[in-house]
Amino acid sequence: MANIAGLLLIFLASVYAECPNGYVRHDSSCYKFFSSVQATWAEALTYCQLFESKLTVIETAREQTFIEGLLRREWKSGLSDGVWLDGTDLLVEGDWVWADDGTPISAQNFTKWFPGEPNSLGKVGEDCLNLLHHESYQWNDDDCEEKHNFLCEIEEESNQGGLIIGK
Ligand SMILES: [Ca+2]
Ligand SMILES: [Ca+2]
Ligand SMILES: [Ca+2]
Repeated sequence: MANIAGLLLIFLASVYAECPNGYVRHDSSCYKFFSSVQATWAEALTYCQLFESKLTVIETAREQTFIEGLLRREWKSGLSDGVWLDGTDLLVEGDWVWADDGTPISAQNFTKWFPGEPNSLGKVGEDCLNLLHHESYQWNDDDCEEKHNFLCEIEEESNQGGLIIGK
């Protein structure tokens, strides 16, 4: 029995040891909150790519809850109030999508807009999605040129041994 337990540990370690240094695992993703860099939305997108990740896409309430906890733990004074995610309506005003693959951000999928958001305030409007620290990490649209901290995600391939549809 001890041997089987040992083998199981080695197996689990090999499955779960895949997050790069500095990233935190949750379910099938690895996350890194860049608290030392503030960037425009487009810059943040590039930063994540440099570190072989993407701006975070929140698909479920479970993922949102995990991220709220992560940001609360890592928060410190001096950070921007917003944390950039991958969502945007830059292409068509009012049509929110995850930039990564164009999945609509709509009532059919998970959303957590702060009441009254998205409101596209100001002359240039607001076309990029962030989490508001002072509003319990509910969602806001913000001016994409504002500089904020950001959260990157590495999504594990979910197609291991499975069917890949449409690719
Ligand atoms: Ca995700
Ligand atoms: Ca907008
Ligand atoms: Ca807004």
